[in-house]
Formats: sequence, structure tokens, C-alpha cells
Amino acid sequence: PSLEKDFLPLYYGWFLSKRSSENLRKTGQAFLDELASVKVFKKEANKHFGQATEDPKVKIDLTSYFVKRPPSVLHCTTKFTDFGKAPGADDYAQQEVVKSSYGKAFFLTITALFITPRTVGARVELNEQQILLWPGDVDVLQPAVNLPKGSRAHVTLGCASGIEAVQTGLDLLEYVKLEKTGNKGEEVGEIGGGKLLSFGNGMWMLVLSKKIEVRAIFSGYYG
Ligand code: ACK
Repeated sequence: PSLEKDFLPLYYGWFLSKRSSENLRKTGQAFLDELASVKVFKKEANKHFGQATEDPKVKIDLTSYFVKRPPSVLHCTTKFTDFGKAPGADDYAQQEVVKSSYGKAFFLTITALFITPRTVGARVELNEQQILLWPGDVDVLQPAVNLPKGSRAHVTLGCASGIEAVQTGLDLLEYVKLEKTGNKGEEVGEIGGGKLLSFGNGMWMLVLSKKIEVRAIFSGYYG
């Protein structure tokens, strides 16, 4: 037994395989491209995505709007431990399930893609085994909105200029909060891949008709 404290990572999470990362990036890209050409989106986008316009000849470019993209393989954060400084970091790291799962392979299920004026991400549906690795203190929207365990599970695909990646999970919690209060979104129609829902305020979600399975390794990121 070491006398020294374990050196904790910046965050724990599932790190997608290179191939799954590439595929999910492409799917996200296709979503942005197609959304940008949807008439109702174009009409409303002006308000929320700055550069957009109603002029059908002007193409909305969501790819350049979400200018900050994860540099390497994509991931789904479980616990942000901030090298041990974050609240609950030690408790999380010391769990038997966290230690025994470290370095193990998983399949994650992606059920939807979403955007807000701040972020674009993929919604992850955790199974019973994966929920065991989910921290108890992260599905919270201030002030005091507690949402079901795993609600925040996501993969960040991009952020608008000046926005940090932590925002993607908070944006997803915002969707879950709306769903909980009975706002299931307005069905806009079918686009490639699934059903497009509008929640207002620049919040758009594509519910995938065929869920996407991605391969991922549970591990820590040390930066
Ligand atoms: O996209 P993400 O889930 O959001 O992955 C990145 C990763 O950690 C490295 O920055 C997430 N992250 C950053 N700060 C926090 C935080 N305070 N709480 C939860 N997740 C965070 C970020």
C-alpha cells in the first residue's frame, strides 16, 4: 500500500474508439448540414445563431458556428475530478466499480443529437451496468433541479465561440428538465436519421430512428 494519495485524472469517462469517434463526428456533421437547410430552422435561426438568415440563397453554416471541437477522440465524461480537487473526486475514484472497470471496453448507445445556441452534442443512454459508473451528484441543474441518474450523459461534438465543453451536459439537462415538465418538443418532421424536435430558444433535437452503438474504453484523462 502506497503512502501517497492516488493521482487522479482531470476526468473519468468512456473514450470512444478512433473509428466510433470518426463515425459519430460524421453523423453530427451530417445533422448540422441537414438542419441548416430545414426551412423552419432557417426561419428561426437568425435569432439564436447570429449569422443565420431567412434568405434561401444564403447558406447557414453551423459547422463554423460550433467552431470549438474536441481535438482527439470523442468521450463521454462520467466524473470531472479535476486531478482530485473537484468535490466528490476521491469518493468516486475509490469506488470498487470504478477501479475494476478501469481500462474495460463498453458499448455506449446514442439515442439523439441536439444543439443549443451554445453547444452541439450526442445524448447517451446508459444501461444498468454503465449507470453503476455514473456519479450521484452530476444530474443537477441549479437552482435545485434534480434529474434522473444519467440524464446528463452525453458526448460533446462542438461548442460555439467562447463556450466551454462543460456546457454541453448542462444543455442536455435543460432538455431533460423541459421533458420532465411535459414539453416533449414540437415535431418538425423527419430528416435524415430521425425525427426533428424543436424546443424553442434555439434548442433542436434529432431523435434517432436507429440508435447508434459506439465502442468505448472506460478510463481517465490526465491532459
Ligand atoms: O464535454 P465534456 O463532458 O465537458 O468533457 C469535458 C471534460 O470535462 C474536459 O474538460 C468536462 N468538464 C469540464 N468541467 C466540468 C465540470 N465542472 N463538471 C463536469 N464536467 C466538466 C468537459
